[in-house]
Amino acid sequence: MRTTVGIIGGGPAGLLLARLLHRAGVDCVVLESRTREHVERRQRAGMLEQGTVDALRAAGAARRLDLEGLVHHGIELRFDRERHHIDFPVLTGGRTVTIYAQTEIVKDLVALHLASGPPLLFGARALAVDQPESDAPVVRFLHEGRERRLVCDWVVGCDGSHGVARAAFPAAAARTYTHDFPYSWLGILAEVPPSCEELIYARHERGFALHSMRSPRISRLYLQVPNGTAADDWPDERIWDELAARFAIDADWTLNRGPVIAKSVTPMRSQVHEPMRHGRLLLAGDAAHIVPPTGAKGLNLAVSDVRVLARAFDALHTTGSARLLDGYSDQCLERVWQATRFSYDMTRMLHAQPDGDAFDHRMQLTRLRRITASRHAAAELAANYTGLPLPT
Ligand code: RFL
Ligand code: PHB
Repeated sequence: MRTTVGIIGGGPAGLLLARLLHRAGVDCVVLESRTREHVERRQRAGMLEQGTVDALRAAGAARRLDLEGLVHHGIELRFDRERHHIDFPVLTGGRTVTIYAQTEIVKDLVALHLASGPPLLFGARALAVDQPESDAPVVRFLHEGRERRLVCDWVVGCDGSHGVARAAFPAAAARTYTHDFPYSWLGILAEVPPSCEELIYARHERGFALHSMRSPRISRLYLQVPNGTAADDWPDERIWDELAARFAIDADWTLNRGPVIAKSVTPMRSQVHEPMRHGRLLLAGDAAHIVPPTGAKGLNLAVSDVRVLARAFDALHTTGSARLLDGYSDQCLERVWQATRFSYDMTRMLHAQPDGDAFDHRMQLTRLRRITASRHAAAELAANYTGLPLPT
């Protein structure tokens, strides 16, 4: 097989890149190791920045998002049994965010693809990228029990945090920065209307809690738990009791409870792999960087990488200029590091530190008090949360 751009990974990054390339007339092939059912069911992100919504619209993939996405005008911060509203449009000059599940984005992109897209192979597991420095890098992959080769002009690794593309970078040409946080998130999906109109980020001595949602009938909630926690250690009643304790405020408010339909534990990690390009191999999305979900940045960063990359391939295709591709890594990393910092700060401000002392605890509260007391501090949070401007 031969193609211009070989894309490893059919998550949001790989699927959106393929869609944008297809629209720009650049041919590509997507290799996805899992089945269609698996990628469409993987529970993950829910909060989309305006730039992400715009990118999906530009790709012609926002019909359902425009009908079903829930536009949010802010978030709520809870601490010390108080609630505080952070008003995004007021603080950012009109920006909002949209709640629409990653599962639905993936379903929408897969459907478009299968109807009128470039080849998308499920059950095709990339084994390695050979000769990334040459003009014809090769992806070796397993499909239907056979090893095959995809010869490309360019290869893009959109294969997530456990992918193989990164391994093709020689050790001397790359550096990975990692920070592991000493806690995880236990996430549930529940068949119950959300108990709030906005997302609630709660800081409590017992640990962090987040109330999010998927639709007017489905809630998504998270609890900080120690690393190594097994989801089965938490029967549903215990989860609801713990959530209710962490969201408790002095005002009248109740947490709606309902059947738990999914439950999983996610460790919290920051990681940045530099640079994002080696020869003719480029990385995008979680393959290049991971952030803890407290800032809701992972999917949004994946989409902004892909926007920059699609534009660069378009320029190469129409004008022959590789200038944008040459600047790809530096351009993306600027934004990646800002999102990494924001996600780190949000995580540290809102989670109970297992080894924290009384001083750390007061510092967290003092940071939160500053945000709720100062328009300037709140505006800084709102600007980062709704998304810093895309690289030009
Ligand atoms: P993905 O989604 O991991 O997709 C990678 C794809 O590559 C495939 N693959 C391979 N294919 C072929 N050959 C191989 N050797 C392969 N190895 C892997 C995989 O099967 C998969 O289909 O990466 P991508 O596309 O970069 O997308 C990134 C996002 O999925 C991720 O950043 C977000 O989910 C992070 N995230 C959030 N991001 C947000 O922007 N807003 C949020 O509200 C938000 N909440 C979250 C999150 C992530 C979470 N978890 C579970 C990590 C909440 C949680 C709990
Ligand atoms: C989600 O809806 O899954 C979600 C929302 C905001 C976050 C993390 C996860 O910060």
